[in-house]
This record gives sequence, structure tokens and C-alpha cells, in this order.
Amino acid sequence: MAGPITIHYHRDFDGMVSAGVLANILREVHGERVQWRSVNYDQRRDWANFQRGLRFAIVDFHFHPEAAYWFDHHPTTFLTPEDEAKFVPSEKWAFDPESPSCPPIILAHAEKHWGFKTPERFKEMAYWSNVIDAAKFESVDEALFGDDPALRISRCMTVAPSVDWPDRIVGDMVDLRLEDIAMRPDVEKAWQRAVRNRDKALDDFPSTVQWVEDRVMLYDASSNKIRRERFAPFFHHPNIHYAVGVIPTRSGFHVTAGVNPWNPPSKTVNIGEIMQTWGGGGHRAVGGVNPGSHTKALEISKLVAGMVRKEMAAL
Ligand SMILES: [Mn+2]
Repeated sequence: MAGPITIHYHRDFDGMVSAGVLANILREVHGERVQWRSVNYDQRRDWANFQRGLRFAIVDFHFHPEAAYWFDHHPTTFLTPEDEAKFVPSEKWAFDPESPSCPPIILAHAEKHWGFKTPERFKEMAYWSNVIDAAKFESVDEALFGDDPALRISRCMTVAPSVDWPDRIVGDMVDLRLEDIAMRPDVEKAWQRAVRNRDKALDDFPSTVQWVEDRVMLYDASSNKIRRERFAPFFHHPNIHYAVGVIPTRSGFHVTAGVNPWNPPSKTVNIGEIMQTWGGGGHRAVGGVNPGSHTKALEISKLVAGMVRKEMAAL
């Protein structure tokens, strides 16, 4: 009999749901013994030798030609042209870059190929995966203050008490409802901490704003004393169309730009293309670039914000 299979998953809400869903399906439908562990971006460095000789599955992360099962929705999933050439849709692999998140791909695949009947609780998890991963929140208030079990669990990931904590959440997702997971004392405790961090970040944000002109905001949140909250610009300035800013990351200073999801202009500019001018990239709605040094990042953020204003005025 084959040994257990390990599911490696992207450490965010839709990645965890993907792992829980696939673990349940492999156990129920295929009678597999299943375990799971999150995968991080550092492991891409020697991707060709990842888990060599072992049986593994990958969800919501880069394609691997040796994966026994693989499901993803990231357009950047293939690390090399060779890998891309090895991908063919099959009974064990599926890819849909149009899907807002990964779990719906797995569920549709399991229904079609393996006769799986999706239980209600997995439908709920898939729904929230789409909302969270594609940032399709109804309002900035829902994005920041929503306390649905899914949103609580997702926010808790910002304060995970240990690296293997997400593995415990996945273990719960295999068999429990989101509501029951969110009520666990360690989740409740993490949520309280995450909420305090969020409120601190929202308090800190106004001091980082450089200027707001023509509904474009420029901010500098590069101080490591400042907590970051992705939607803070649109909470404090709901009328802006775009926010451009500098933030610190593990690999140096990052310039980020994005449209206000709750107040887009009637004609949008292409942020990804603007970022390409500076060696970065992204989609039409959001993009970024890693100039490295702080001085360079500040300079580029100003230029990007200027380009957004100019292109908006020309539309
Ligand atoms: Mn993900």
C-alpha cells in the first residue's frame, strides 16, 4: 500500500481551504492517508528538487511536474517554459487562471472526475475564498471590520502564533465548519490581537500621507514602526481613485499602487503597464515594483503617482 500523501499549500485563506478540501476528497473518494504542510516562496529556489522521491500534491501554488495532484489559479504559476510545456489538463491536474480563487477549481474537478458531492460547508468556504482572494468585498468597512468566521480566520493569519499553526487550521477545515473553527480559543485570541493591530495601522496611516491631488494619493509607509493595513488609504480617503505608496518588505522597499475597489474612476489607467516602465508589473488594477533602496523607492513612487494623474487627465 502506498504511503501517505502530503498536500503542500499556499499559506493564505484560499490556500488553506484548498488543502482542507483536497484532503477530505482524497480521503473520502480515494481512500488515501493524507497529511499537509504549507509551502513558502523561499522553497521555489530549488523547485525542481522539491520533495524529491516523495508523494505530494500542490494546491494554490506553483506547478510541479512531479505532483501527484495539482490545482492552481495564479497566472504566474509556471516557473519555467519547460514546466509549462509539461502541463496537460488531466484527471489529477487542473489550472484556471480565470478563477478568483483555487478551491472552486478543486471542487468542480472532483465533481466532474471523481463523483464527489460538494457539502454545504465547502460551498461556503469556496464562496469566501473568492471574496477574500480577489478582494471582492462589498465595502471598505466589510474588508476592514467584517467579522464573518471566514474573515476572522483570514485576518488571524497576519498574527499566526507559529509556522505550523496554519496546518492546524487546515486540519479543522477537513471536517469542520468555518463557524466552529472561528470559535476555537486560539483562533479567538489571535483574532483579538489582529484586530488591535488593524486599529493601530488605521490610526498610523494618516501621518504617512504625502499628498492627495486629482483623486490620487501618495503615501510613504516605509517606517518599520508603522503597521500596514492594505485598505487603509481607501478607509481614510474614500473619494480617491488611486493610492500609490512605499512600504518595507523582507526584500527591500516596495512601491505599490492600486485602484480604489469601491470608487474606481469611470475610465481606468493600466497600473501594471505603468509599473513595467520601472521594472515592475501587475494587473490593470494593482501593481508594484521593488526598487530596493529607500531613496529610489520614494523617487519612483512620486513618478508613478505623477504618471497616474497625467494618464487619468488624458482619458
Ligand atoms: Mn492563495
